[in-house]
Amino acid sequence: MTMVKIFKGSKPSRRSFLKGALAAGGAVTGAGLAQAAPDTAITELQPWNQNLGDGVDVSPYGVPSEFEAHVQRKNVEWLTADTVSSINFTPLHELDGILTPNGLCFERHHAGVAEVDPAKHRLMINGLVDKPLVFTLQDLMRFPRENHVYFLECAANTGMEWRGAQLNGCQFTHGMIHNVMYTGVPLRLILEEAGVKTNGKWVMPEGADASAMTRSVPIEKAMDDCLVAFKMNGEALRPEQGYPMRLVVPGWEGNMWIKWLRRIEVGDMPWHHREETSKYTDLLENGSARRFTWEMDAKSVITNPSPQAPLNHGKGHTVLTGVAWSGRGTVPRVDVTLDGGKNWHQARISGPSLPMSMHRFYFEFDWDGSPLLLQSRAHDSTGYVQPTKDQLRVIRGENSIYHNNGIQTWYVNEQGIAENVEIS
Ligand SMILES: Nc1nc2c(c(=O)[nH]1)N[C@H]1C(S)=C(S)[C@@H](COP(=O)(O)O)O[C@H]1N2
Ligand SMILES: [Mo]
Repeated sequence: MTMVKIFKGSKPSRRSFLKGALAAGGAVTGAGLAQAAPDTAITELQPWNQNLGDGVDVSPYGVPSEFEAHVQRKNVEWLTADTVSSINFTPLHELDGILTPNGLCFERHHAGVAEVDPAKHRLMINGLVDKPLVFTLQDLMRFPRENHVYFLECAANTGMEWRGAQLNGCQFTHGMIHNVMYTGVPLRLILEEAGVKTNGKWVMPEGADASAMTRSVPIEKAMDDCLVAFKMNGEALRPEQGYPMRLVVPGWEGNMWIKWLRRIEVGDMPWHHREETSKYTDLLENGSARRFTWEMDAKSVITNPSPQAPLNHGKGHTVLTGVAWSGRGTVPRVDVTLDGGKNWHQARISGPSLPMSMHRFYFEFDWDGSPLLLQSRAHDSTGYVQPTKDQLRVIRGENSIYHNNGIQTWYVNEQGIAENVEIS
């Protein structure tokens, strides 16, 4: 198992690497030498060869192998004062493909997980509508439903990295994201049932949890592709993800995806509530705050190798992999570099390329055992190219927390140990 080291203070000497750093070469410990002794994994019977295993029904709801027990969501204790208004992170370095398993989807709660009894849950539509309505979960399930795979990224993802490399692992730098298939009813159908008045220009979804979270969503988005979802990856939403129903706002910042959705008010103006004024706004260099940054820009990260997933097989055939996404469409191309941006190579995307969904990329290469400066760069279907952190800082300054989609760098040394660094 990998030890996770979290950097709290600043250690600039280890984190700032000049491009010249790659010049230092070194010997690599060999791997895969022919073994003189017999391989007991072949020559000896294992317990599972000799004994019957558990029968069916021992685990009516299946769980992963005990050997995968280290694959977990994790939080960073010093980030928040308590675990009720807090966040944990998806272990991206342990996953493959594009779907996040339900039990590993990162969680962000402002007042803990609401344990909602669906029989006592209602969804109200009120405000500027012809006919205010109240739906039960059963009522909702009589509307036509759709299936879509979407990523949800918290606007604060990578927020700790604005001023320099900070957290040692893609789970912590990029793990405020999950990608699942939702089953739900288009919000448009529900709003049409209530009949939005001509002056209805905004909707305000509200959560049933103790934080009663609210956001203002423009009617165009509400009528376009928002869903009221009740299933994720085929099964009921998990309590952590808003059981029995949540709002899905494709491509837009996670904060708008109201969980435990209990009410949608239609209005003629935005409400300017806490989550769109004091939080989730971007303080610019000139002191003004940019508001309503809804769409999540194209972004990518190499998940393997990375600080929690070192290259421990020595030199030779090496599989590099990672994920990329864009709130504005698909990601037709991802480039990777092994030398901090001197040479870029086009990565291979494998798996579905769906709009506003994660994409999986691979790059296979022969590692010569010398240090690497790994980066990935996403190009989305609008032609936008993921910027470097320096390019972002020119536009955004250094006061921001949210919406950091800058290029991530991992330094891999001769031993294959990877570290979060920034190239200056
Ligand atoms: N009702 C309610 N909805 C909520 C929140 C919340 O605390 N309460 N957190 C929001 C934030 S900030 C994010 S990033 C996403 C996180 O969704 P997840 O827990 O499924 O990852 O839910 C959003 N919806
Ligand atoms: Mo968030």
